[in-house]
Amino acid sequence: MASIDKAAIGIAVAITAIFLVIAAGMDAAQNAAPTISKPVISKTIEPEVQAESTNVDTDLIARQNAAEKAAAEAAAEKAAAEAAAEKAAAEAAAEKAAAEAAAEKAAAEAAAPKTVIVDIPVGTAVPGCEETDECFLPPHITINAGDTVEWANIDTAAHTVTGGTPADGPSGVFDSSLLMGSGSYAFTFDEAGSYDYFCMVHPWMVGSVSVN
Ligand SMILES: [Cu+2]
Repeated sequence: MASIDKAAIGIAVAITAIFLVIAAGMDAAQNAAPTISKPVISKTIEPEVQAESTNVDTDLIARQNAAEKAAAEAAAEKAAAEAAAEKAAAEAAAEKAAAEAAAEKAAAEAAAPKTVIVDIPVGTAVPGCEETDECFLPPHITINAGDTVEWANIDTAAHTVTGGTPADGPSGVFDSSLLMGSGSYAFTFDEAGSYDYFCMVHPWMVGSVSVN
């Protein structure tokens, strides 16, 4: 009996020891879990969060810079367009002023008395120029009242510039009398009207002046 009791006590002690070891192991595992997991979580999450926030800031700054650059470019384009419009307007105004000045000058020149030259061509002392109406050049002119016509005899022969027609004779309005070679004669027409003239030496030579 004594040996059996000892053996039973020994087994009981052994079983108790095994339970204690197992229990101690479970406590150790439960206690170890929080101390191990906390550092792992904090170390892995925080850097990611920081990295994301850094990326967000970088993207935001990049977008802001792009927006500012686009705004600056738009402003520069607008300023350039306005400058071009101002330049075009200035050029248009300058052209208009130049056109007005030219028109005024032309009007002043048209209003101012002027002298028109009519040549008595070489070779008109013999018939032929009347066939092409070129005995005076130009043979028919139009001027304003107050203008002067100057006949230049570039021929070597003598001619006359006489108001009137070969058929009706001198009108008495104007008459150069005999113009020698290289001579000239001028008459100012103060009254509007139509004035025929001819050469008394060579009656085929005719011309006209129309005065407005
Ligand atoms: Cu003549």
